[in-house]
Amino acid sequence: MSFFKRLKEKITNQTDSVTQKFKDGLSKTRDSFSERVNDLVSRYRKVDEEFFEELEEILIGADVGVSTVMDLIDELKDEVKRKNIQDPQEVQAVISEKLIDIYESGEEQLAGLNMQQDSLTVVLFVGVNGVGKTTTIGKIAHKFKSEGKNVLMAAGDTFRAGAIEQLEVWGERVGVDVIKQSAGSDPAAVMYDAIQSAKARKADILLCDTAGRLQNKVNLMKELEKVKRVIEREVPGAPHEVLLVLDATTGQNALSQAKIFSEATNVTGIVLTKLDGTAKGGIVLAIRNELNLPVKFVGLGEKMDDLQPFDTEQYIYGLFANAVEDEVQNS
Ligand SMILES: Nc1nc2c(ncn2[C@@H]2O[C@H](COP(=O)(O)OP(=O)(O)O)[C@@H](O)[C@H]2O)c(=O)[nH]1
Ligand SMILES: [Mg+2]
Repeated sequence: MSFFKRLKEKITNQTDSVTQKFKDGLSKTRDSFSERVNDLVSRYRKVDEEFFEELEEILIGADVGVSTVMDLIDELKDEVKRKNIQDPQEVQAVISEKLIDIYESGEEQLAGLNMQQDSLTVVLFVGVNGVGKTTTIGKIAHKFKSEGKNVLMAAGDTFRAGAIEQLEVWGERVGVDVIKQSAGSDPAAVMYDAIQSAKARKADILLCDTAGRLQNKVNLMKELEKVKRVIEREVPGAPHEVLLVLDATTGQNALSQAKIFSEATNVTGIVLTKLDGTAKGGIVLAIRNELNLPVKFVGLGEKMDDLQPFDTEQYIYGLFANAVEDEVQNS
């Protein structure tokens, strides 16, 4: 069976609404990327060096990342030779297959959170201002709440005006309590309070918001360290996840943010927001390949249920849906 048909079968086994969310959220990327790939494969009669050069440009244009693209092109060339592929149309399926391989290579846990079975799980969210930390926490609180978990949120962004209230609005919306102190107070003290409350209420999961001013890098990193120290001291083994939130619309800049944060703190995974707002959704692959960090969740819109656990196959389907459907229908 062809790769596209297998892909279609795999995603068909999952909930339709998930496929739809990925498809909708990736529509901008798909429109620009697919259009260019389609145009490429229809202009070329054979798969030659020039074909690969153009393909390289298209992939880099979609923010897949230069070194990832280089790896990919090398593997594509090998595969094309090995399978003796002459028809450029056939290369699309090979690209999508290789993209999945690239993403899934490596051993660490790619999806889901490191949840503790019978004790409190603490998740710390870090990232610069405006990337979507607070929104993501609200969405994740909603997700766990609807799974029947006892959820609590900590308003650790005490720096920015309105940040505490913003989290409270989410709390009301999703029916989850927020532990807070007044604006300007020490975020580490907020975390201490939040952990005591979480223990007293036997919460399953505590979601910790933080401030994100990058212009004051040294202070921010010191503050994060202090917050982390308090969490570590109060809950052995915590934080169980440190999720770095990145805004997909900032492109390669997101990668440099990731490097800065990774140096300062032990980031365990990425939440990539606003994929719906960019035509360069290839950034997922660059993050995975160049930072070696898994993308745990993707933001596909502003609504409560627009945050989805990242799924490689849904993502690749979201990028190649037109080509996949063409092939499935024409056979
Ligand atoms: N379209 C879209 N907007 C998002 C997404 N995630 C967050 N946002 C928006 O990004 C803006 C900043 O989010 P916020 O949570 O305040 O960022 P923070 O400063 O990191 O806490 C808000 O207007 C959010 O609604 C997403 O996945 N898609
Ligand atoms: Mg915020």
